[in-house]
Amino acid sequence: MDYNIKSLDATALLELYKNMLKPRMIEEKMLILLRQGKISKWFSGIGQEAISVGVTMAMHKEEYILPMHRNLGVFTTRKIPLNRLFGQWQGKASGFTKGRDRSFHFGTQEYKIVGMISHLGPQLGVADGIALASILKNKSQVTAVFTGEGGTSEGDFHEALNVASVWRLPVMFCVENNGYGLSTPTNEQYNCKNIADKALGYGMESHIIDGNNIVDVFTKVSKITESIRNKPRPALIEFKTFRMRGHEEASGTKYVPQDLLDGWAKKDPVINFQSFLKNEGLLNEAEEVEIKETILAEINENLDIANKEDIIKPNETNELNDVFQEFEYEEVNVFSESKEIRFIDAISDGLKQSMQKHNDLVIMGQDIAEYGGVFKITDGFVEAFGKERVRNTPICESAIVETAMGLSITGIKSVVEMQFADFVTSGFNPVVNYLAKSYYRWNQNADVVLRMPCGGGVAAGPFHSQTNEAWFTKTPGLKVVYPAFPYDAKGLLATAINDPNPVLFFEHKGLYRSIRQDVPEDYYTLPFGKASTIKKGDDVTIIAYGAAVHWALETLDNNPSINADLIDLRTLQPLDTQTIYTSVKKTGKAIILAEDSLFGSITSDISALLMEHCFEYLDAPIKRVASLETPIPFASQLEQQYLPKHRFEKELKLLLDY
Ligand SMILES: Cc1ncc(C[n+]2csc(CCOP(=O)(O)OP(=O)(O)O)c2C)c(N)n1
Ligand SMILES: [Mg+2]
Repeated sequence: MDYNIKSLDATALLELYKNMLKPRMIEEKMLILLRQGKISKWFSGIGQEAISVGVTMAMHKEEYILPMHRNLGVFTTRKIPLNRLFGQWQGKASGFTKGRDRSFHFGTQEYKIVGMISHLGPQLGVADGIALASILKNKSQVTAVFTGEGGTSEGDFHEALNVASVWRLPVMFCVENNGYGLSTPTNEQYNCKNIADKALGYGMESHIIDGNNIVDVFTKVSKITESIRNKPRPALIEFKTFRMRGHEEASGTKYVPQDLLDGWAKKDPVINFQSFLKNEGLLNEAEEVEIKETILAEINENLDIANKEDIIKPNETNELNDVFQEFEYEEVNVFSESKEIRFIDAISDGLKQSMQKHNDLVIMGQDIAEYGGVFKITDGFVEAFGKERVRNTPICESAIVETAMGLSITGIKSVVEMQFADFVTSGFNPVVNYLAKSYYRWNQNADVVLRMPCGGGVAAGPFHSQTNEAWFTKTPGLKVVYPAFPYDAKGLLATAINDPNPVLFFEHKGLYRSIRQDVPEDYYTLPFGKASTIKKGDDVTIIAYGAAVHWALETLDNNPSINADLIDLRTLQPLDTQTIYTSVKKTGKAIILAEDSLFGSITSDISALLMEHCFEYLDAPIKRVASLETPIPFASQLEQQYLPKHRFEKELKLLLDY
């Protein structure tokens, strides 16, 4: 192997060597522990250490690195105390996830490392967000993110590279091409010569680096990082290397041809560099032994600390308390003039005032800048706040949700507009797996609001009419808001943005221009988890949210003899169970009306909760009225049949007569 050491002095070269040796020796120890059944799973990076180490050493320590499952060298080179790493792998409290996630699935702000989620691809977009923050804060920093060649087949790779290029974000996309993705060889993974060649299609520069040559990795990446810091832009770097062990230890390498393994064994990054240093007279046998003894002592001492540490005692309260970051709701309600405005204006005003209040709040979405968004909610925002904060995005829901996560990691709030709530499916993975679980996993909040223009009654068919809140109320870690009135929409949006947790904010399109109300002109907030009882009566409790509240109101207006409590839930997560129970205990009858199709909708959970908490007060079975068990159809007459509005009055009367 050719080592072009140029300006590197002996100290620097020895540092590179020691930094590679440490993860190698930790791994050798891990393999023993694995055989003894003391750790459960191990993804080996043996043979790939030069990449982790070289890249990490080329980065400044305040710059973020987003490593993968084979990048132990990133963690050790950033000098995370080994007992904490061992603690992490054993699920101990000294680790980084309180036993909640395994192996390298963690991040740490202290060491500026953001670990992967199992799904591989999402972190590429998260790197975009961190890099965007570097631009917005004028920091001249690079972000490095890793993926295997297998991960490059995921859509997230395409989306993240495209966004980074369009926005000229200072990200180094580091692909470790190690020949296999689990058992899949590269020729079954992609059909081009070099992954680096893909950069051309994104309008991005690329580099191919021998990933087994530590000097090459370090010097070339150092040059790239320095250049990116001076002139922010993304780069795709393909490191050619090889995975010397199985995908994970239990799965072996039977499917890997022996001659490949033998050929690459000759290129071992640690052994080759060691002989080079010895040949150059930079390392002698005694020093070599001493270095190894020092590392081994460090490993053993720290393993001992981790082994002696008690396991975490399960405590339900601790678990439940860590699903959301604590948020002290701050009531803001200065008396101000009110004006009758539409639902849509309330959202637009609320968003605008939050942009004024949080002067680094960023909003992102398709066509939201000059065009003002398809519903015109952000009309005039670019003029008021500039293009840096009001960002048109390519069509890439995943990458944008991931970018929002990255911004949050750097302390920047963001609001993402889904053009239609239906399209959140294209960004579903990062919403339910990244935003929702991040705080629970490693105490990193996702300070993101997703605006979700949703709902039917507008003859827009199966892909522009869904009300998909139940996909999210089901997922711990997400808050779900669903206002029915302009006043609530404005105040709740302000709170959603103040709340440091991920919030899905549903805006029913049918209400946008049809519902008007007097709304204070100034900024104000409203609390989550407080339903509003908008009509009072003793005969029955009607529970609804969103457009269904208006259907219930219309039904009650047409039937003045019915005395009902009408509860508008306003937020679904948190859910104001107290208001529901108090009312049902009073009336003895409950009917839940929702626009969602019936099975698995939140009506089912409310019904179950009522059975569990109010059974002895009930005078009739709980009734749920919701949409048909079909997708939502386009033609108006079919849509009306699908929606529950016209079935509600009859069901309500049947319940009252029970
Ligand atoms: C979305 C998703 N699909 C499949 C997997 C299972 N899986 C985990 S790692 C892996 C192979 C990844 O290959 P590559 O990106 O080349 O990384 P390497 O393991 O070679 O370092 C697979 C298939 C996963 N974790 N997530
Ligand atoms: Mg691979």
